[in-house]
Amino acid sequence: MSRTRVTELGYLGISVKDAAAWKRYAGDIVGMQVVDEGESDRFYLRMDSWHHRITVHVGGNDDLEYLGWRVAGPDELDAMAQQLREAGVEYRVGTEAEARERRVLGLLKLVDPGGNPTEIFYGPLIDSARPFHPGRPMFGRFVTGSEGLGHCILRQSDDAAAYRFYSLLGLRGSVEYKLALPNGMIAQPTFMHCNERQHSVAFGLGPMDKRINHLMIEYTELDDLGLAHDSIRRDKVDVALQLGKHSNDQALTFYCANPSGWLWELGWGARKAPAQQEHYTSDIFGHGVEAKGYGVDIDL
Ligand code: MBD
Ligand code: FE
Repeated sequence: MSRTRVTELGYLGISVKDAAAWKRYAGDIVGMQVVDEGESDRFYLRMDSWHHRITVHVGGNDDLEYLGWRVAGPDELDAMAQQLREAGVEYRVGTEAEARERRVLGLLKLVDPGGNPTEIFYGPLIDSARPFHPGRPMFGRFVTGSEGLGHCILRQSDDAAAYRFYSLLGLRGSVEYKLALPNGMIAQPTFMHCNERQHSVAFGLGPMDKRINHLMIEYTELDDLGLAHDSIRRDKVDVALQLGKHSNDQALTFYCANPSGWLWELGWGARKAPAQQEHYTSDIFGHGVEAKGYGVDIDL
């Protein structure tokens, strides 16, 4: 039987201490729709017609709380559960209440080899009668659809184990860079995809304080990246990597600190995932290190 594959990085849960700062950052600067449904412990960030793409849990560790990987439907969820069982990966089936909380029809809960809480779900709630309304004027939209919400760099202690786990979920990829580090070591980050987005998850950039180093989101219009960049500069938000173009996805991006002290990589113009793997020893241009200590002090 052929392997069942996840189709996209569908949602994230994050925990934050400063809700007001996060609403300003995600809404006014980045352009997401901030949705507050009157729950005291959380609010939502919308990027498209989905009920939400990010649940912001108020309190906690200022870190990633969970990632949600989508499968097509209930049969695929069952097949995925069987795949996990046969590989000896522990999981549990989410309850009705847990599915309702995530606004999905069904889900599995497990943990990746790096300890990152992971969910596999189907049937997200699409708020089709509520048009996406950006948090600030936008020329275009966020790139989502079949490409999911973006990509994440996650903490892993064993890259080979992480590769096996995400392969089991159906992602494909490989080491895509060999980067000389100042300490003489060579970083060999792995990038993996499950749809046309060049990568949905990556790991292997070195030790990390948090579960997540960055979330990358992509604009359809270059001018929206420009507006975000202007706002970040105006507000003197830390920029860890200046504007530049990656060799693998060829997106124009920059990395700015969010109010929880990890990074959002804002980008535009990524190319699609290749059919065959490549690797690089540098980026195309830019991505100079500016604010240090955000886990990307690397000469790309
Ligand atoms: C990326 O998206 C990235 O974050 C790094 C560090 C390298 C290549 C592509
Ligand atoms: Fe990235």
